[in-house]
Amino acid sequence: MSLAVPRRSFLKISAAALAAAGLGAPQARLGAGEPAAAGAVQTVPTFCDICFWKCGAIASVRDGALWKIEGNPLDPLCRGRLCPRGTGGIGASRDPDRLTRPLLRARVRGGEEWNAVSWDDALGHVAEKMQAIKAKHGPEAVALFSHGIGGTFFKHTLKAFGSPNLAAPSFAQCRGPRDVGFRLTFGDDPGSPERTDIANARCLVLIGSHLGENMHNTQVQEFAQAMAAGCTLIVADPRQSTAAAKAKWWLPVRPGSDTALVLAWMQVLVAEQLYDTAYVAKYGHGFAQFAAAIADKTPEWAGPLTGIQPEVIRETARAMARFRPATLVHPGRHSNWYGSDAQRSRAIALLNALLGSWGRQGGFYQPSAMELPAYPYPAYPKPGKPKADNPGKRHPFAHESITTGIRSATLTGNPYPVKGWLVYATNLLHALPNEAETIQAIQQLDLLAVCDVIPSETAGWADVVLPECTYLERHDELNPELFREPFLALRQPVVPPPDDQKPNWWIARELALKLGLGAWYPWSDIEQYLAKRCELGGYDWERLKRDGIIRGQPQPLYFEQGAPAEFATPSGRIEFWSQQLADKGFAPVPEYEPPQPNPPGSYRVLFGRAPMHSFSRTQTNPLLHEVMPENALWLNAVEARRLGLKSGDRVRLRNQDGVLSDALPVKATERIRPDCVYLVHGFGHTAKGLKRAYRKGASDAQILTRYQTDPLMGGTALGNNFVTLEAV
Ligand SMILES: Nc1nc2c(c(=O)[nH]1)N[C@H]1C(S)=C(S)[C@@H](COP(=O)(O)OP(=O)(O)OC[C@H]3O[C@@H](n4cnc5c(=O)[nH]c(N)nc54)[C@H](O)[C@@H]3O)O[C@H]1N2
Ligand SMILES: Nc1nc2c(c(=O)[nH]1)N[C@H]1C(S)=C(S)[C@@H](COP(=O)(O)OP(=O)(O)OC[C@H]3O[C@@H](n4cnc5c(=O)[nH]c(N)nc54)[C@H](O)[C@@H]3O)O[C@H]1N2
Ligand code: SF4
Ligand SMILES: [Mo]
Repeated sequence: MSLAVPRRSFLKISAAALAAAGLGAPQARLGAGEPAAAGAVQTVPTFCDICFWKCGAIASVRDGALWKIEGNPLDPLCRGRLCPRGTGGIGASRDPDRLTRPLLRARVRGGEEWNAVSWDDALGHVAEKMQAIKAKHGPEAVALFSHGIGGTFFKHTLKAFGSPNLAAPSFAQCRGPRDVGFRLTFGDDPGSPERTDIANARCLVLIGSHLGENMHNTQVQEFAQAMAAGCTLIVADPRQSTAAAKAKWWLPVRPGSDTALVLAWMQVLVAEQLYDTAYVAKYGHGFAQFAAAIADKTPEWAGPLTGIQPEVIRETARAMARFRPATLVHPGRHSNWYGSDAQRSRAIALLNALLGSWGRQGGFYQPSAMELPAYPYPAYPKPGKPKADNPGKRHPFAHESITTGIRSATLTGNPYPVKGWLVYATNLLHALPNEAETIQAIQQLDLLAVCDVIPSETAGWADVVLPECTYLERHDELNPELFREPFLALRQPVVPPPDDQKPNWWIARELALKLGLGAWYPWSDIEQYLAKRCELGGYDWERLKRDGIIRGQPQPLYFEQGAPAEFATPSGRIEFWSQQLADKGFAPVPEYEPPQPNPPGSYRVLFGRAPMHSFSRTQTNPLLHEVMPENALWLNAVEARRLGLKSGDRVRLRNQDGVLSDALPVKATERIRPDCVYLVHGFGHTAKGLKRAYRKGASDAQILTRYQTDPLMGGTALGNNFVTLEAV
């Protein structure tokens, strides 16, 4: 099996949106016009952090200054190629809006007025407040919000302090429902990076997942590879995404009706005996009850609910059956949509089970990782109270902490007060639903300390701002990735930080020392720590520094190759019918719950990604800003005409709660249903220090005030927000 992707087809998919906008990929722009190397060029292997995919990279320094960054050919994740964001990553280091030194709030919270202080004073203040909170409420009253590998040492410090309250938006605001739906079915989740064997899929079904705009590098490369090999593509999306534009079938499904579509697909597979009967008999549990439960979920039933013709539902189900088990129904990633999302994800898992794709080539492979023993630290103290995010296990299937649960505890004091927040590399005001609730919670705190690289909206509310150096200026924890083949990756500094920024490990360690937790930091320098971990795992530290990557022995990927067919469910089999769900009062086989209907005259707000930006974190990056300075509002062309709007006209969105967005240009297009509008997340920054991005485009986070909570796992769905448009 060759994994080489023709460079042309990767760019064809990754750069489609760039090309549509009349722009070249930054990859091409960055090198253009650069003089030939004048002086000494050094290269340093590391891994990217413009998103958390962690692609291996080789950074070049010319005459002491950062010059360019490219993919590390040794890295199995990126196979020598970064995505447009990764290529523009050096802009993060050059960003003139960067935080330069520690800051202490001067006046009111949220006033964005600061006094520059020393690191000793800044961390002294944080430690003093943490101790005061601990004395009054216990160590559990300090919570950590973090995202990405850089949070490792902050987590370590907080656990040593005695808090169990550590959370990331990547669960309850992102992949949580998907992971829970798959765990309930297969006993394991699709993972990150996903264990999807896209490269070998002969039929790929994307439900929302907008690969190509969603730029998770490996997946987009494999997608290009599958398409080049003639893969049949089926895309369900109310909007004709970049991927949908390449599909054999684009199903412009009514927003929020996907569970009905998936149930009908399964009904066809079962009724027409097209499913993998041998696989289901060998690995399945409760199939007869499942088949009975979906018997009436016919394409005729789903047609009016989804807006998709029953014949098309039948035809696409048969196409999936034709290529099984190499038919991959992608599990998606951002799966908090309409509030019953773990059940929708479970339906997607069951569809894959009928196709026999879990554990099979072209479906879901078995990932493996390098063994890396933990650093020998003393045991952490046992917290005196359970986690605050999910009192009474209200959401019984949440296997990670719920960020918004910690926010609720902060707001209500229930189950106990949370009085301190440490925030590392997450912009809570853009990432959590309902900004006003987050600000109210912040106002209840005795301490908000934010560690970021730029003065984000959340940093704007902080008492203490801790400026971190960018990923190009620091080490991080080692990455023993769980992937298609095992490998170990190192992030190491390419250039020194330009000002008084420090790496996360240093900040977390200094804080721990000030808290009297030195026992948990027996090492004083990160290289000492990393070298020790390599020694414990039997890896050559010098080689890792030189190459950035050490690869391990590939393991069997598929059941046929000897990958273990084990399912960590209560029955030890694939659960078509789930007793665990029934026991907790939930539907043992997914049922369709319709989304809230559009109030008359309004549009449902959909949102997603653009290839050249990550979340709310890259809009100030000078290189990425240049290729996409603001977002636009996709509006159906017929609706636009009806409203007297044309592409380029500027509008504001007013939502059902009266919240008005900043202005953004209309993109009038046939490529979206008339009942919804679409914008890219992460724009419309309101933090004054983000000078380049300030008030450019509109923020989806501002207008997504309503959310539904998934009863199974506490995820927050933003799909039931509606707007009218006001011309500017
Ligand atoms: N460039 C870039 N890439 C990224 C990221 C980034 O910030 N920038 N972020 C990464 C992260 S963390 C994540 S979670 C992923 C997110 O990427 P995905 O998991 O692919 O995102 P989704 O939110 O599932 O999908 C958004 C798509 O769903 C469609 N959609 C909206 N409502 C519905 C519906 O009811 N039914 C269906 N079928 N479709 C619907 C939208 O039109 C849009 O095309 O992207 C990852 N990749
Ligand atoms: N409205 C809305 N909400 C969403 C989403 C959406 O599409 N729309 N998507 C959801 C999804 S799928 C996810 S995964 C989450 C993502 O949520 P977050 O991970 O919170 O994403 P960002 O908003 O990009 O926040 C990242 C923050 O980290 C900072 N940062 C960047 N690099 C570094 C660094 O090296 N060190 C430090 N210390 N800080 C750094 C950035 O400046 C930024 O402030 O959001 C979720 N919430
Ligand atoms: S997918 Fe892109 S931004 Fe994310 S780590 Fe890889 S190269 Fe960097
Ligand atoms: Mo995400």
